[in-house]
Amino acid sequence: MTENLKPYLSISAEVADALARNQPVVALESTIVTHGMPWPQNVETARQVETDIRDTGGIPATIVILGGKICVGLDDKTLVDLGQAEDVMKLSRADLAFALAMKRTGSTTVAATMIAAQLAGIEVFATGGIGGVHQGAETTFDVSADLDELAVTPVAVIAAGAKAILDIPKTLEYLETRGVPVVAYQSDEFPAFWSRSSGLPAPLRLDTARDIAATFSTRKALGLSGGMLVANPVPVDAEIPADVMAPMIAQALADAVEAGITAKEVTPFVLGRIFEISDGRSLATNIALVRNNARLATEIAIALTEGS
Ligand code: PSU
Ligand code: MN
Repeated sequence: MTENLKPYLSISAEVADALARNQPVVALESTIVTHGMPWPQNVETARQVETDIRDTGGIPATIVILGGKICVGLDDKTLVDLGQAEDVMKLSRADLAFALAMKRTGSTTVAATMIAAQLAGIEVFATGGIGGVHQGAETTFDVSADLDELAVTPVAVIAAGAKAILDIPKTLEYLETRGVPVVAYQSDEFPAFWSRSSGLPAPLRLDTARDIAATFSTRKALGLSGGMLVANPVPVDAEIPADVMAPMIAQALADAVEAGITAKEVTPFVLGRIFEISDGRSLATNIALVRNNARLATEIAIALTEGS
């Protein structure tokens, strides 16, 4: 770690030890806890996902901004406090330095978690869904900073594709333009978060964690900047089919427009409305897919430590 970075980075003893021993570490974001799921399922899920990573043979490293530090690896009390806190900032690349300098409490989105993971020396990160190009982006210009982060920061992000609240075709076009490999795991189709199918072909397909690790390592060896998006379809028994989701998504998006929601409030608002409209069914699916992603991420991290 460089001297400049030292005051800002606090890595837990367990994670630091694991990294020093080349053990498989998987980063986890905290926006999913503070803005993506309601209490108490947010904390229950965060704990469960950490357990899933351990059971698969890895070490979890949940990331949050607290007291002027990027904290990598959280204890249970911090997680519980975070899960109930009201005034937590949702941090992307644009707000990370502000939150650190002003000692604000902030949760990390996919973009900010990738930055923190890279600073800590972690190459694999599991989450639910990434941000993307929003529907109507041609007038709002709302394109998540997650996409540009994937183009510049060398971390493999394991997600269940992109939510159909986004414009998925434009999201894939943008990732292609920015040179981000988009790999579907054991599927020819790009998955749509709650649904296994988006109707769009996956740009690339790989069937094993070892091949994913080999592709990631090759990219690094070539000196190509940026990461990689691994799209892991939600398990069959937890999926909500796209045609069932479509009217709920349409309703939630219409509600967001009517309520005048813009910028970084859009994703949390729409997720919350879909949870209400679906009577909690969307949340059960969300939990199942995050757990599924954490297990695959751990297998990829293991393959990387084994030199794939
Ligand atoms: N998708 C979810 N839950 C979430 C998010 C996405 O199912 O909590 C969060 C992630 O942290 C993601 C962020 O990085 O929303 C994207 O926000 P925006 O569209 O404002 O960039
Ligand atoms: Mn946005």
